[in-house]
Amino acid sequence: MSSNLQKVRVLESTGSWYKVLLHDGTVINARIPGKFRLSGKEETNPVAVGDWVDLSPVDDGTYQINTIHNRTNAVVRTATHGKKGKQIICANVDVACIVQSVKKPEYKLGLIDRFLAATYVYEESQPAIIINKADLADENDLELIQEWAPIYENLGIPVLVLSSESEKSINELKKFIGSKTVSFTGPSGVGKTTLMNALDSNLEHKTGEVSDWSNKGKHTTTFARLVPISNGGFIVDTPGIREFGIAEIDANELDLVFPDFNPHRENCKFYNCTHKHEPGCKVRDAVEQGAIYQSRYKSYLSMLNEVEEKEKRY
Ligand SMILES: Nc1nc2c(ncn2[C@@H]2O[C@H](COP(=O)(O)OP(=O)(O)OP(=O)(O)O)[C@@H](O)[C@H]2O)c(=O)[nH]1
Ligand SMILES: [Mg+2]
Ligand SMILES: [Zn+2]
Repeated sequence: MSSNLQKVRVLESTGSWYKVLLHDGTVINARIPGKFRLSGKEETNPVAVGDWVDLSPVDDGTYQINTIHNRTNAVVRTATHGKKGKQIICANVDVACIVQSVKKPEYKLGLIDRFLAATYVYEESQPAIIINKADLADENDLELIQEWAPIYENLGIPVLVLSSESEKSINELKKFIGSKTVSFTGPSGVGKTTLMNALDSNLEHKTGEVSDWSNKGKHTTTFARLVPISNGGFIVDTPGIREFGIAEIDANELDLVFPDFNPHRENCKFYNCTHKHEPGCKVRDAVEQGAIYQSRYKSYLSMLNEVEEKEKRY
């Protein structure tokens, strides 16, 4: 019995109770002792979805988490608008996907770039990009995706264009996930839960209608959870997000999270060039010549402004 309680995985966290998957496939509720809450870490949650933990039985017949195994990585959300603190969305993730949709709601490349910046900063999991609702795409939409997708693929970031309604897509996604732990993060209404349900007919998690007037979704998923799927992999389904804060990047580090700028920024006239307005800036030249994709530069500038604002404030 006791080995069944070692190195088991947290599926859900409801605040005071954690749902934990045992090796024999049963799911039990466990608590954490008070000392975990007071450990003084920056994180707002001591035990995260995806954590590997050891349990011990308590006298009253319940279980308690007594050890958290070291995390290999975590998907972290930093509070936006200058608020302090960060929340671990999920731990021990092999592939962190930013999920958006072709339409309803329409994807934003800026959100992809912010997500990627966050993954570089936290040395997280391997990132990947999913664009869902391919069934809603017309020829122009597909052409545009084909234009920008290689930029990310050249950085080693896979781009999957999928539809929850297509069997071919679901098989592609299954193959991509394999036995890995894959997280889905992205705006509300893009189909994260629908994709997950389509992977495994046993899963029937709640999905929402996208309201026609706003196309913004209704935040049907309200907490992150790790879901075991039939082929041995795990999906982390998370509630829709509006934006990613980038609080912990310094302004002079920002160009490091844009590896596509590297071959150009090394030749800028000034070693501390911000690529905003300095003369002799090779990054801006590259943007003009099309060697750096316009939207990547736009994302860079928008993040730089945010970081500079923050640095002024503290
Ligand atoms: N046309 C089309 N609609 C889809 C597709 N995938 C999901 N939808 C629809 O999009 C709506 C939102 O889907 P959800 O799976 O609830 O979206 P979500 O990303 O989980 O949203 P939150 O839980 O709020 O973050 C539902 O009405 C789905 O039926 C798709 O591939 N094509
Ligand atoms: Mg959902
Ligand atoms: Zn420059």
